Amino acid sequence: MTVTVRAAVLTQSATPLVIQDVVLPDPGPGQVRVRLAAAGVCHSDLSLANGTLRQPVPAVLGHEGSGTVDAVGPGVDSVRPGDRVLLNWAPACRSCWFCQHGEPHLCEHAADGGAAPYAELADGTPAYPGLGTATFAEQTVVPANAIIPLPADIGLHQAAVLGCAVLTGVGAVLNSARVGAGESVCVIGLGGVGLSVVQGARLAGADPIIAVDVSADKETLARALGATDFLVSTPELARDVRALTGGRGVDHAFEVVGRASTIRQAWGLTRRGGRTTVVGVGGRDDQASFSALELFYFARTLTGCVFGSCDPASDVPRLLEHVRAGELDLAGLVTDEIDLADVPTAFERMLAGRGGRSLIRFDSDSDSHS
Ligand code: PAD
Ligand code: ZN
Repeated sequence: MTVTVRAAVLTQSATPLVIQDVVLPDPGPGQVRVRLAAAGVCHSDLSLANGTLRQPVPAVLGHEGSGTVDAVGPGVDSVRPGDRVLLNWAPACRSCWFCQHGEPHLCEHAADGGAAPYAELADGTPAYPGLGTATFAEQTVVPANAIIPLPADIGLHQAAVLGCAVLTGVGAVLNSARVGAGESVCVIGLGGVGLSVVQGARLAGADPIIAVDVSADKETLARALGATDFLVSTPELARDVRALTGGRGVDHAFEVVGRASTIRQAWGLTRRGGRTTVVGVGGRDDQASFSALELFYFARTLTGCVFGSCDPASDVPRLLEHVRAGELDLAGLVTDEIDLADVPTAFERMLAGRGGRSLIRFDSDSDSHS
């Protein structure tokens, strides 16, 4: 039996999402249908919607979500209806070269789920799942390897932000850059992902943790989540960062905006021999260039970062230990609880540099403070 659910649908690139019904099939072999409790709005959704990143249409966007299993298809024994779960937008196949070599975040098949339709619009048009998970809908259907079980003691709604912002941001610090205690960190861009980088730096024992944004609005949030210093990005940024780091620049700079200009800026804030980690995802035409001389002279490492180099199967349980210990704040990342219809407003807030994560709540009457 199919189910009809409310969803936010991208019908054409660079047009507003439209709330409409989507018809989901029963989960097929190896698939699971999940009833969403909450879904976070990530800048990658905005980039998929506005054409910065490619997205076949029509599509149900959204790739950060938590919920309960509604039904399982034949052959699924890892979860049962009623189980509390987190969705994983980069599920690893466990058999390709990357998976076999300890890099499941680079799995060759991680994006397969988003490449084929998973549901239909009310008129029968096939619809694609954004990043394979399609969490901007009351329910979704995903492969069983895109499901991470959640323990009973973790609030189901707040857990949603683990699915992208926290795994990516904290993972960027602990797994990708491997920041050490006492090392200096600068984070450029303080949305849900950048604020998670700040929290990751706090977990690593970094000092100082310099948070940078174009929006002065972000200071309170950044300091609450671990920043020791906050700077509004101005042409004097490099001078201000050097003043806080013995004139050298930081050991680790994180770019969490997704632009060539901020990548260059993060590079310029990094000390000689330090590491610049690019977490932001930008467009293919936005070129950053580096002179042959400076690559030699500064001896820095510039590296991309996919999904915080995470394996959610092992990283989620580890992050939940930090949540239990009060060292990682999931609820603190969420500044706006919204309805599905308010995703366009959440996109506007992002562009204006306001707030942290916006979280869609699908069942606002139950489990209310979790
Ligand atoms: P967001 O829009 O919530 O936050 C971006 C922040 O950057 C905002 O606070 C802006 O004010 C700020 N900003 C904008 N321009 C500048 C500037 N020139 N200098 C300083 N700050 C600026 O986004 P988000 O936190 O959801 O996502 C951030 C990026 O991370 C985005 O590019 C997204 O696509 C990417 C991402 N990467 C991965 C990955 O696997 N690498 C995963 C998830 C998201
Ligand atoms: Zn994301």
